[in-house]
Amino acid sequence: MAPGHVGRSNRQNTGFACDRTNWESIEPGKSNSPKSYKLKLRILPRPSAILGAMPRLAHFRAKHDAHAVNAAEASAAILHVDMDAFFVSVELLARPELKGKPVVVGGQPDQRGVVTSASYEARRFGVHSAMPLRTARKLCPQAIFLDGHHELYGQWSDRVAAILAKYSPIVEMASIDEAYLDLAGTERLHGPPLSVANKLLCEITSTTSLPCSGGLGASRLVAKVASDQAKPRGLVWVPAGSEPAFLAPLAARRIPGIGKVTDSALKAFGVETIAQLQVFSQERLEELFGRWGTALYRKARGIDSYEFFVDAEAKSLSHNQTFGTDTNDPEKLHATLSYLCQKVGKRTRDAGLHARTITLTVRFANFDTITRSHTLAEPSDLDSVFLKTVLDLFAQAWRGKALLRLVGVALTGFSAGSGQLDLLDPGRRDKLERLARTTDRLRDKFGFSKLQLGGSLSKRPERE
Ligand code: TTP
Ligand code: MG
Ligand code: MG
Repeated sequence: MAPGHVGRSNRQNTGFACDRTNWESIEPGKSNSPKSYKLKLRILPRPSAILGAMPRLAHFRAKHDAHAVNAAEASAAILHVDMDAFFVSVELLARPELKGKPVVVGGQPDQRGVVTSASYEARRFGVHSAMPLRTARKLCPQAIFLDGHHELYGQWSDRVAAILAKYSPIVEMASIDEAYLDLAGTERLHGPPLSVANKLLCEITSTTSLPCSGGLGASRLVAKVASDQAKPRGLVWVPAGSEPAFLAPLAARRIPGIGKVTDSALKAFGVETIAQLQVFSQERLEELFGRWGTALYRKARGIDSYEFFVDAEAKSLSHNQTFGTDTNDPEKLHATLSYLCQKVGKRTRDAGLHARTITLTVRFANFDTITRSHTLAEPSDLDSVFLKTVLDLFAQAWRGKALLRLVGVALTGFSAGSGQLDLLDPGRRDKLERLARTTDRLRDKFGFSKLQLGGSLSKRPERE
């Protein structure tokens, strides 16, 4: 992605970053139309050379065909959306008089619980999530403490997910209030990624009255850090090539995956900021941290291909699809499940892992949600194995009539090394392994959605 998305005449890589768009808050009941807002552009240091700063595929294509570079840039447009103070914001829908006040969700301050969400006004007093409620009261005695309503948060999360689904066929809800959208290939339909991001955030706020922020970048890592920087009510765009400059001034801890332990290990080497981490060679980081050092080297530059591997302790990997319109079309549902299995399968293989337990999630139009799991006799990393299980589970969970708003596939029970293959006959095993390797290579090169297999192609899941 390059400034070309703002205007073709800007195509040279000058490295603009759109910072803090700060669209106005929309008062519930006052107006339902998205308001326009200003883009504040921050100029980042110019990358040393245009080609050197491009992702590898763009670099390769640039030598041949300028038009193809646009496609390559577009193919790396990831938007991370995260709702601002989500639980608090949902509570404020019913109690608008608390707007602008320090509000804490999690329970009453004399209870033993912790803060789940704090309004930005409460954060000024040092209150934050996971802090004991009693500590929050000490820091901010005037704060208003509210109990949580989890079912409600789930419903609002689904409403936001349904809006996101209108903008991209590939939406991964990473948690109750955040999602990654792959905007690759949506340009013809919706326009350049930056304006899609803008429209999308405005639509969320105008439709739900819930504030949110976004980060747009060429990798998930950069998009996530960018949305964090944008908060509250902001949008930060990091053009391809400016990732190291964007990350440099931030604390090392801002990198997803760097927790307390790594942070204090880095501090012991005098590393507080990402700029200081960027000084270390890959070899040195590997000497100090082993395989994690390789990941740190890449993360400091905004590259996230090892993201899942190093975060494998997360223990679960899932992809969901919220349909733009609720559906009971069996072909579409099967195609979507096939697609989701391919997504989780690829990430499992990228991480060098095998999964043992497969969980299907089915959410009905009325938000009722059921999950069904199956544990394999031997772990596997093959899409076809996951799909067979998922379709069996789906046949139990859905009787073919009810409208569905979401389906999801999750894997758990990971182990390294080989698994299920031993149960297959050697010819079929080789064929499946070769197929998986080839499709993974092509997808690494051209983007996941450029290559569709079998069921997900012929039956058209909810995508382009
Ligand atoms: P976050 O997106 O991490 O936090 P947030 O939305 O409250 O604030 P921000 O503007 O910084 O994004 O988490 C989303 C919701 O998940 C949050 O509103 C409450 C819940 N949550 C917990 O229950 N416990 C936690 O420790 C955290 C971090 C979040
Ligand atoms: Mg949030
Ligand atoms: Mg979040």
